[in-house]
Amino acid sequence: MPFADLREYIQSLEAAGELKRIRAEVDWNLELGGIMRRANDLREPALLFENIKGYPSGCPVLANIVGASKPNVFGRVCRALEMPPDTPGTQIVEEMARRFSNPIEPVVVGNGPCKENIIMGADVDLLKFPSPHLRQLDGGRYFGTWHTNIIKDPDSAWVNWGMYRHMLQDKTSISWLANPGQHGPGLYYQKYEARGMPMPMSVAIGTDPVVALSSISLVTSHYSEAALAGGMRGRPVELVKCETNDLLVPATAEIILEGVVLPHERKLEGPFGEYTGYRKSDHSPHPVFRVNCITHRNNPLFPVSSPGKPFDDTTFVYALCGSAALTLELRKLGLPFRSIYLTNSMMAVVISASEVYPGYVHTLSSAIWGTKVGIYRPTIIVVGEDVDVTNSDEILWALTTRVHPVRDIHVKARAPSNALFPFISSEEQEAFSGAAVCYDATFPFEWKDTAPKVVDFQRAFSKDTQHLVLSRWKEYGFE
Ligand SMILES: Cc1cc2nc3c(=O)[nH]c(=O)nc-3n(C[C@H](O)[C@H](O)[C@H](O)COP(=O)(O)O)c2cc1C
Ligand SMILES: [Mn+2]
Repeated sequence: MPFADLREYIQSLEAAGELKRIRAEVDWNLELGGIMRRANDLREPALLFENIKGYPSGCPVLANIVGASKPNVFGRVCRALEMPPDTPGTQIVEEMARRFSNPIEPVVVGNGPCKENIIMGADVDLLKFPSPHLRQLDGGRYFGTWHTNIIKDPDSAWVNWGMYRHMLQDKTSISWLANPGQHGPGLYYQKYEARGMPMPMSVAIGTDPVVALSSISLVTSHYSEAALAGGMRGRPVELVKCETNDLLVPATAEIILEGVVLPHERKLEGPFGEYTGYRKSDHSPHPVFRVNCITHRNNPLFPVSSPGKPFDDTTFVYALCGSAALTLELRKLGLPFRSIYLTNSMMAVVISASEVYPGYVHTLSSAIWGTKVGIYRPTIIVVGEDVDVTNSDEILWALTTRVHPVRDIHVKARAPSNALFPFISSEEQEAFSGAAVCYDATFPFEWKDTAPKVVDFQRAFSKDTQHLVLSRWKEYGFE
């Protein structure tokens, strides 16, 4: 049975020993962020902070929700997706891609727990929620680090779900990191603001985990992330209408913010630690979300993520979601390959494929850069089918043994860039312009019969010898 809400997911984590309750009083100002990061580095369970300094009880903060688990780093993601917790990364990507291609439309319900409290007008006060200031390097308290931004295309029925970070400004406003190549920001810049129209937006915080996963899934435009979430959980997501706009939001969410983004209004956003592993953006002007209504459940859970040097608590889930979306797109194009993984920095696509004709690597890389996932992936590494794309050691081995420095590095100038790329200059950052590269870590098609042979247990020994060694393994004294 899919999780009805975040609370059921937490119960299942606790039952599996994957949740730690922290009852000691913890300060939202840096202490919580420090605990989170260290627990992440040690691959500790998800954290439920039950006692936040300066906040009444019943204001818990949930952290490291889908962070790295033990022994399988992907274990908690598997639990969110109701898969066996020992599923390897490449299999998770395949299963997610399968679910992505079987979307289930959401259903609209008349009411839901997210309406247990309705706060409007002068009573709206974002400071009543324990949003943390995570790190000294950050520009302030972050209200949105694990949520769903809901925005409608004014010209069609398409409603986009994305996750774009929100920095707290004051009681009623939060700024919004809006990169123009993303769907929600694209609708704002290219449609609402261009026409001088205020843009209604709702933000759902604390949802059934697959709702958050669908919001970071990088699927193509005009594809409903709400239906994708339904496909991922095997049942429709229940949506309920907002109080002050016509947007539909997940009915079991912990907190809903309703409001508008006005054209041409900007406030300073950031800096903030990022998925690349750096704090690149200094504070820069970004659109502002003015909140005019908050609805929330009783004792709402406040979910938090803390991006930073990989791995952080969302590294694996973001990489898996993007890998699944890209797998789906390339399969639709009929391009043969074995598997894809987006690397933990999310800066590269690693794809394992055999050259089906000379120059196939160019077909593959052009196709990847032509997808939503590919826009902000400046590095593509094509490895042979023998390489496990989730294994950094194997990728580095292929890169350093198969890439001819003159023949196999293909550079693109003036490629799209987002403001967070660590290697771009400040001029490029301002212009959202950068560069991209494809490393061909496969041996040339023409070398089909003469390419160097891999020497490992599977390939350097006959089946007979392998069988002999395996069948006598215990006899030799091994476990
Ligand atoms: C924790 C977390 C925070 C994110 N914050 C942002 C952000 O501030 N701005 C942004 O453009 N993308 C951000 N992303 C990535 C987007 O959510 C992701 O690319 C998603 O596909 C966007 O939805 P869209 O494809 O419909 O635009 C974040 C991802 C995660 C996991
Ligand atoms: Mn989208």
